[in-house]
Amino acid sequence: MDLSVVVPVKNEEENIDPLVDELCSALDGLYQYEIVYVDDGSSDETWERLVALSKGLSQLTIIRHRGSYGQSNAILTGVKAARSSLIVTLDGDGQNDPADIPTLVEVFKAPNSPPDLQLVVGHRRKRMDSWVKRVSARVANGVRGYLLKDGTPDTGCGLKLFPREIFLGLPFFNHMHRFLPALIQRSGGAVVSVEVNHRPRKHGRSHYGIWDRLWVGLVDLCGVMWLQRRSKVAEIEEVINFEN
Ligand SMILES: Nc1nc2c(ncn2[C@@H]2O[C@H](COP(=O)(O)OP(=O)(O)O)[C@@H](O)[C@H]2O)c(=O)[nH]1
Ligand SMILES: [Mg+2]
Repeated sequence: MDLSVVVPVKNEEENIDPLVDELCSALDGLYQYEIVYVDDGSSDETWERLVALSKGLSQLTIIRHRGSYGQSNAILTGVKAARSSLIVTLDGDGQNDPADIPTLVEVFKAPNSPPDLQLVVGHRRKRMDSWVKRVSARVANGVRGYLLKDGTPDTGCGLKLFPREIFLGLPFFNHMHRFLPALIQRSGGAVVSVEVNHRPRKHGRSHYGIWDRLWVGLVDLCGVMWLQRRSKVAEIEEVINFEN
């Protein structure tokens, strides 16, 4: 298998069918792939829609949490269940465009990409969100970029590509999916940003307001700075095994 696409969802009933359709159109014929949806305690018909779809679609795996554990946990569940060594994540609300996935894969596999490349992250240059969200994201990205020096213009973009093993080796905490560039650089990996399409939300509504993002974001930012200060990457000088 070439690729596992992990989609965390909570209360996205109307976005399930159109996005799975788009994912299949974007990936069919290009890759051997699977799609892993993780339903994080939805209270609408999200799960029922997924069950109905999965019956006719062998490349779709669906997993349901017992309650709501947050988006990072949903991504972790999906990555653990994934069968490919290469993961792509995207939001389940249809705001990320599945047609961008092949670009991310090409960038990751390009011969001129950095040798230690471990994360390709989407950059939503033209964000199709309310102005309140656009302004708060700009401020948050500015502060985060200044403090963490992660060189990434848009860490909140749901569209990301990384090797499964790398993700599973990162320190885990709720909301860590917004800090992947800094966490990956901390352990010696390189990160590349790629411009991607962004679309307005057609159905449902956003789960995050600016206030919960601001306060949680500040605490998380301090936590990530602490992790950066405590990082130490060991360089292997020699490995010997006499059995060979
Ligand atoms: N698993 C999980 N997914 C969530 C949660 N909140 C949001 N999401 C998903 O994360 C993605 C982005 O959320 P969204 O509300 O659109 O955030 P926005 O695009 O930043 O406004 C969507 O696929 C949501 O369904 C949550 O608590 N748990
Ligand atoms: Mg969204």
